[in-house]
This record gives sequence, structure tokens and C-alpha cells, in this order.
Amino acid sequence: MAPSPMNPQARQGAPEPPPPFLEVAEEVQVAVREGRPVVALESTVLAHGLPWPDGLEVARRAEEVIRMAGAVPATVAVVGGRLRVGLEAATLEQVARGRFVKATVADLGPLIAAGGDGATTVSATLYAAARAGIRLFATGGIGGVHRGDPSDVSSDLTTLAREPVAVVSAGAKAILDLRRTLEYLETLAVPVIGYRTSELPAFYTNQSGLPLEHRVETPAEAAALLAAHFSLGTGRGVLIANPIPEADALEPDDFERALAAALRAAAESRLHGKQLTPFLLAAVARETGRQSVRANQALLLNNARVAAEIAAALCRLPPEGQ
Ligand code: PSU
Ligand code: MN
Repeated sequence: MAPSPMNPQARQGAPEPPPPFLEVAEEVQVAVREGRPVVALESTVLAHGLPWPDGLEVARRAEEVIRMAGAVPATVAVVGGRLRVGLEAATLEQVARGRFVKATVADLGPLIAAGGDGATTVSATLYAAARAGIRLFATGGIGGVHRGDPSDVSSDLTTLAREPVAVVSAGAKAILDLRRTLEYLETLAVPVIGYRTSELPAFYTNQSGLPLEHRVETPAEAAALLAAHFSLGTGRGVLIANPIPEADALEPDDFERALAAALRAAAESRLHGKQLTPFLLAAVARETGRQSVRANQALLLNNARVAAEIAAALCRLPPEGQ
């Protein structure tokens, strides 16, 4: 059901009849019901985007940062065939150990049928967040159009066009073709909003050279923009592009050198599809002497904080029509 402009639930997310395999943690359910801020987090980045135990450390810290900003964190994963929204500490650790398979929205049906375990990507997390009535979602960088192979397009993009959730991300992962990724989002009519920037951030760095038309300066401004967007009832999400803090950014030249080596290694191993992104991220981490891992953690925590601040501002807006 698309949220209608008159629907008072439009800001918090209109609850649809939940699919039977969706299991939303009590704390998250209560917060959504009472109109309190909630931020969803994905789990692929914990399991496959960062090495153990960095993934676990950042998972815990992201949840803390969200709580400190007054919101409830809701990390998403498939556990024993149940799509879980909000994980307890022991499950978070299991996920970060990297044994859960990478699960996109297309993998949910097979995983649920098999009773399997999956770490959800941005696309699968968007699906779950929307069903749980969550409007804000923080990640590191969304997937997009790959360099060298413009036919490899992440389902993160097409799912953003289907689920009315705002994703706070440091642009898209810089291992991608950012220009084509931005074009693709334009085709899908997903608005891309710069958070205190007029340039698409490039994940580990802030220089993409790609201008953004829309920009907000504060959580309140972002919340007002989201309320207007969601009230349109287009059913589409929003990408809020939040730059990495300058002190944590990589030198663009260092990153490009590391990426060139990573892309060569990927081509030699003939990698493609789901394996490509984790392979490239791991190779860049090796090439930069883990500087990229530290940058990835810093930007993720920064996105978690901004998402929580926007979620809180969204809940503070006066009721619609007044
Ligand atoms: N951002 C990171 N690390 C990651 C990812 C994003 O910093 O591991 C993950 C996200 O889960 C995203 C996925 O949804 O990579 C995209 O993978 P693909 O390109 O295969 O669609
Ligand atoms: Mn891909």
C-alpha cells in the first residue's frame, strides 16, 4: 500500500500486512508504533565488507551512535530462514564472523525456503525496513554500476526505486562507476540529496567531480524534504549522500592506485556478480594497508549518526496538514 498524503503514518512508514517470515524485535516494533525514531542497518558490510573482527566492532559502535542520537538501531539479517529486524548481541557477532551468505533481495525467497542464514545487502535491508515501517537506513556506500562492466548493476539501485526509505550513504562505493550510478538513479527517479555538500561523495574521498542539484544543511531540513517526498506517495526511496569526515578520508591518488591493482586482480581471477564487491573491498584494504578499512568504519559511523539525527527530526515534525 502506497502511503497517501493524508495518511498520518506516512512519515513513520505505513505498515503493510507483514510477511509471515518477518520478525521485528519488540523494541523496534514499539518505537515504530509510538512514532519514535528508528534506523535500519545492513549486515553484508559487517560480514563481507570488513574483515573480522572490524565488522563486529563497527556493528556495535554504529548501534551505540544511533542510540546516543536518541534513535533505536535495527540491524537486519536472515537467521534460520527468518528475516529479522533488530538483532541481539550474540546474533550480531555470528553475522560478523562472515559465515552468513551475502543476501540481496533476490536471495530472500530461496534463503527463507531453505531456513538459511544471510547477511542482507542494501537491497534486502531496504525491503525489510519498509515492511517494518522504518524510514531511515544507514550504510557505508550503496552498490551501483560497476566500472568496466556497465551491465553489472547492483539491485540496490532498483530496490531504492521500489521502497520508500531514505538511505544515508557516503555516495556509492568508489570501486564503482559513479557517473553511471548517478545517471541510473536519475532514470529511476530516486532523488539524491547532498548532506552539506553539492558534490556526490566518492566513499573513501569526497571528490567525484559530479555535482548534485539538491542539498540540505541540517537534520531538520533533511526531515522536511523527506516528509515532502514521502507524502508524494511515489513509493520511491531517497539517497542522502553524506561525505566522509575530511580527517578520515583517503588521498584520492592513493585510493586510485589501490583500486587499479584491485581491478587488475579481479580481472585475472575472472570474478563477477556477487563476489566482485567483497573481493574489490578486500583487495583495496590490502593495498592501502588497512587505511581503507579505517575510512570505511569512520564513514559508516558518521552515516549512522546523521541517519539517527534525521530520523529524530522526522519524528519531531508537526502532524501533516497543520
Ligand atoms: N558498503 C560497504 N561495504 C559493503 C557494501 C556496501 O562499505 O560490503 C555492500 C552493501 O551491502 C551493498 C553491497 O548492498 O555491498 C552491494 O553489492 P553488489 O555490488 O554485489 O550489489
Ligand atoms: Mn554487482
